[in-house]
Amino acid sequence: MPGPLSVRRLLDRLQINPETVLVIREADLLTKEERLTDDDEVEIRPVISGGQSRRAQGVAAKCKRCREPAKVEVPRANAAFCADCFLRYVRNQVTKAIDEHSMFEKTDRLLVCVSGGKDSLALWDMLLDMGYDATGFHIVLWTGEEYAASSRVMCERFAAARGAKLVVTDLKADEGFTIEQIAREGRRVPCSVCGLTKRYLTNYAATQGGYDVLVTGHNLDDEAATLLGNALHWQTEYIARQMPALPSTHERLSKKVKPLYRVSERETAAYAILRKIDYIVEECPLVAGNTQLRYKDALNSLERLSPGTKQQFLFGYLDKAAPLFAASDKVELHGCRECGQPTPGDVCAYCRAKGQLRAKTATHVEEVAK
Ligand code: Q46
Ligand code: ZN
Repeated sequence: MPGPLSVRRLLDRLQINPETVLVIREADLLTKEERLTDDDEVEIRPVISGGQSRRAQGVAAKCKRCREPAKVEVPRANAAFCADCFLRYVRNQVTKAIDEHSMFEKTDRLLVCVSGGKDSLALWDMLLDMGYDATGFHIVLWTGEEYAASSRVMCERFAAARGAKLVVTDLKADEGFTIEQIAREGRRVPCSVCGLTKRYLTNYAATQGGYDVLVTGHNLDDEAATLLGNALHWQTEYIARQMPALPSTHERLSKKVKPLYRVSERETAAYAILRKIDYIVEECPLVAGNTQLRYKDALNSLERLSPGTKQQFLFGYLDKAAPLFAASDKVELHGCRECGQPTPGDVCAYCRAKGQLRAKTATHVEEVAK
């Protein structure tokens, strides 16, 4: 008779890359060595957008720090941790990021961009816990009716439970369009308009609200995938700007920081689960057009065969190559002719996108009226 099935064997049989999921039994995280009985019901929760594939790696099932049974494996550090030591490990990575890049001080007012997903809520949780003055900022992007409503609710519930301040901007109500509408009307890839909209509105909210720093939940996987995409196309000016902390170079441009850049996506998900943070597990309905998924997938395949690849790639760039690209980032910013926000051109990309949408809507109205 075969013995009980281990989580590792289960994932193997299902051909799932352990790097891309967390296995949960009754709200408890399971390591790959944990055994399952016939009566066990487990949730295999995807934690990486688009992540899927084969085989597993073996990792010690005892906490590296205290030798108690481990709850979360961190193959890239050749380690596994119990819940408490894992939370401590993640917080240490974030503290290290904040200190090494002089991201902010306790006296600074932070505006934290929150989507309702695991990364941004885990980060907001950490910053509040560490005693920072951190206000949440959520944009209702309308990438889908249900998704928009659930994302907002997650942020509001989180804020209410912690007595934290949350600022919300509704794209449809405040700006008169939705990302879904742009996607439907075609021509532009939704993620590219969405990205530029988020950059514009978050910067606007931070500078108008008098916040010292704009904080985003980009994690190690996001940053490594972006770097790979930029390197494949040799977009040197984007590569130069891919730093964990970007200073303000214009009076209407906020300082921007990414305190999670040392923490992987799987680790932020584990953090959120262990801290019992309710986050939106579903992916954005428009995610299919996101090119970053391909790069994440490619990096995850490498990571499975060679744990630590993603951090080697990203940290290696920051340590050794970033100074070589710095010269590519010498753009002069001035106020957009229409909105006054900083741009290297005459009219900023956001105003141009809105102008195109207005023109398209006007043509549509004329056609309907004929
Ligand atoms: S929200 Fe926006 Fe993402 Fe949806 S439309 Fe694409 S960029 S996938 S992080
Ligand atoms: Zn503008």
